[in-house]
Amino acid sequence: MSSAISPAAWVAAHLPASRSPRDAAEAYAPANIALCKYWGKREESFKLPLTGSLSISMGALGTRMRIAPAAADSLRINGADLSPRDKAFQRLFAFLDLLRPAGQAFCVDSTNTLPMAAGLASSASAFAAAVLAVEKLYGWVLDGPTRSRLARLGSGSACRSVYEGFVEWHAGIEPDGGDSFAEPVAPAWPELRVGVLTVSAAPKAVGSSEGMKRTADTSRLYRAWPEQVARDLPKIRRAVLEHDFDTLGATAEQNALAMHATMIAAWPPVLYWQPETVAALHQVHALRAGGISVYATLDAGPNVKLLHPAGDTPALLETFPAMRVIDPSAAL
Ligand code: 2P0
Repeated sequence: MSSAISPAAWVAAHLPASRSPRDAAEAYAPANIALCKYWGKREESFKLPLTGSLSISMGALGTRMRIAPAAADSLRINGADLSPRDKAFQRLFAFLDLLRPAGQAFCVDSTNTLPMAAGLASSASAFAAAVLAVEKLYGWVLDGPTRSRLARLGSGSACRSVYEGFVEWHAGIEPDGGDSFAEPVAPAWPELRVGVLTVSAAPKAVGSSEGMKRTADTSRLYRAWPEQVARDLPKIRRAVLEHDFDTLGATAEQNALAMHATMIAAWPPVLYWQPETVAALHQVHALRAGGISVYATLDAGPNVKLLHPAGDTPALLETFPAMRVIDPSAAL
């Protein structure tokens, strides 16, 4: 489905008119990990998803971004200056062009609070932080859904990173995405932990946008994906609200594996797994059989994230000594 208006026209119609910047503004947004995944779009230009999704924000793990008006665009990430030829540079400024008047240049300094080498995606937290920083720079006061819709135009999953805690992204049905935004579901549980097993921090061979398009276009199993989400999303939402960790973990693991099954059945296959990925999944299943409450989830890459209660962290570290432990409820 294509929309009658462009994202630029939509933004122009929905943002406050004032564009007189302060000297500089800084904002933070957390990374997020989906428990019920977003995989596939119903519309590309507005980044509208085929299904809803539900995530947990990563607390103190995310992106801090400072934006200041400048004579020319510049971007520094974790202390290193990027070339204007860099894809990340072009993608961020193309997004900022939606929010700033023509001719306004920015000096952007972005810092990820966990080394990129951990292999966790940083685009969601970066685009969410960009929206929040520009909002402060121009002195706007936006509501959550508006922030979320704007962040979505940078990267779909960024629409969930404008909030802490458990967050649900409503797929929506409108052609311009007016009803496609995220909302908070519940605060993070203090006892929930996410362990990150970094199998590889190398850039992925197939980016998420391309991977989801190829899956939707060529994988017969993708036909079953909306049905999978229709089953998993309400189950996960209920488990979050009822504090039912085992239902949450089991449903999230099954949802992640079903997403990967749709990718693997694409052509050419979108196979993000490495041998260590599969080995980790077997270890998780053995640990569970031994009575440890641990469930795996995986995004568009080979790294494995382990959902578990804080009390099981020491036992998991015996099996996975390199596991990095994240507390989603930890304040920045
Ligand atoms: C998610 N992923 O729900 C899923 C699970 C990857 C696997 O959202 O094209 O970088 O910018 O909307 O947001 C990654 O997709 O893609 C993603 P675009 P995005 O977290």
